Amino acid sequence: MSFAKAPMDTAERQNFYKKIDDQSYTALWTVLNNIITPEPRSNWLAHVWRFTRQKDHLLEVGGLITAKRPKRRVLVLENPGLRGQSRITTSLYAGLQIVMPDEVAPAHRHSQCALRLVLDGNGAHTSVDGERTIMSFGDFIITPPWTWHDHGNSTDEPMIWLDGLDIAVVSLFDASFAEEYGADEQPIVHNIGDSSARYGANLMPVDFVHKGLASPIFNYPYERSREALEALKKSQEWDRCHGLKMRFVNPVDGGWAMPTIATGLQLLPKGFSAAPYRSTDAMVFVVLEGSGKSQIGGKEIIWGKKDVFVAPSWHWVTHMPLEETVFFTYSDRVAQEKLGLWREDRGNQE
Ligand code: GTQ
Repeated sequence: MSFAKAPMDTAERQNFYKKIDDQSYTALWTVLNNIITPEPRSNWLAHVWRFTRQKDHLLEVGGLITAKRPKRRVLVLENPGLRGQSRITTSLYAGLQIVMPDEVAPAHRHSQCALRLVLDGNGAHTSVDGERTIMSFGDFIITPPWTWHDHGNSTDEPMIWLDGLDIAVVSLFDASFAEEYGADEQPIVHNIGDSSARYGANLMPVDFVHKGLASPIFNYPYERSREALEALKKSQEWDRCHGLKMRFVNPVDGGWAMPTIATGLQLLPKGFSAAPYRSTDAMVFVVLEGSGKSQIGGKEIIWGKKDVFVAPSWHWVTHMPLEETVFFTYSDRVAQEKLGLWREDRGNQE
C-alpha cells in the first residue's frame, strides 16, 4: 500500500485550498506523498562524462577565458536529471578545472569544503593555509572549509583535476560565506610536505590540538594509497559487492577525511563479477585505472580511464570491470551517518 495516498479532490476542497493558498498555507495531505516518500525518489540519473571529450572542451575554454577573470575556470558536471542546479547528486557538486601553464587561480576561501582529484598533467600546485602541495595523477587533495586556497601551474602543460564540493549541503542550511584574499597567491609559511610529515606518517605532534573537522593531511598521494591496494589485493579477500574498498581517514579521530564528503578507493580485479549493491548515498566514481561497465538502476554505463560517472541514491549498482580497475569515489555518506540517515542494501546475499 502506498505510504500516504492523497484524498480525492472535490470542488469544495479545491476552493478551500485556493483560499488558504493566498495566506501561505498548504494542506499537508495534498503534498505528503511527495515530501515523505517510502523510498528515496528523485529525478537524478545515472550518467557518464567521458574524459577525452571533457579535455577537448577544457582546452577550448583555455583559449576562451583566462583563469584569473572568472577566478576559476571550471566546467560543471551537471546531473542530466536536474540541469541548472550545479549538482551531480542531490547534495554534491563536481567540476573539471583546468589551469594552463603560467596561470594562477587566485586565493579565496569559502564555507564549502572541497576535494581535488588530479586527472591530467603533472607538477602544478595548490596551496592551502600557507602550505603548497605538488599535484600528481590520482592525488586526493583536501581544501577544508574556510581555508585560503589558490592554484598555480608553473609547468609547461595544462593541469586538469576534478573538484568535488559540498555546495548544496551548505545551501540547504543557507550557511554560505566567501571572500577573496586580495592577492593572487597567499604567503607560503610551511615547507612542502610539512603536513604529511606531521600528520601522515603514523605520527602526530604530541600536544597537537586539532582545529576544525577536516583531516590535517591535505594531500593523500595516489602513489602511497595505490601501494596499499597492491599489497592488499594479494590476499584475494574480495568483498562480493565492492571488491576491495578502502576509505580515506582523518588520522586525528579515525573518521572520514572530510566533514561532509566521504571519499574512498576501490579496486576491482579483472573480470570481477560484483554483486548488486545500493545505498542511500549517491556515489560519484572517478575511474583512475581500467575500463568496464556498470548497471545502475537498469541503465548500462560504459566507462574507461579518467571518466566520471554517477549513481543516484538507492539505485542498484553492479560493476563489471573488463580490466583491473581502480575507482576514486565520493559521496555524502559521512553527512548522512552524522544525521542517522545512511542505509545500505547488499541484496540479502551474505
Ligand atoms: O578551486 O576554489 O570547481 O571555489 C568551484 C568553486 C572550484 C576552487 C570549483 C571553487 C573552486
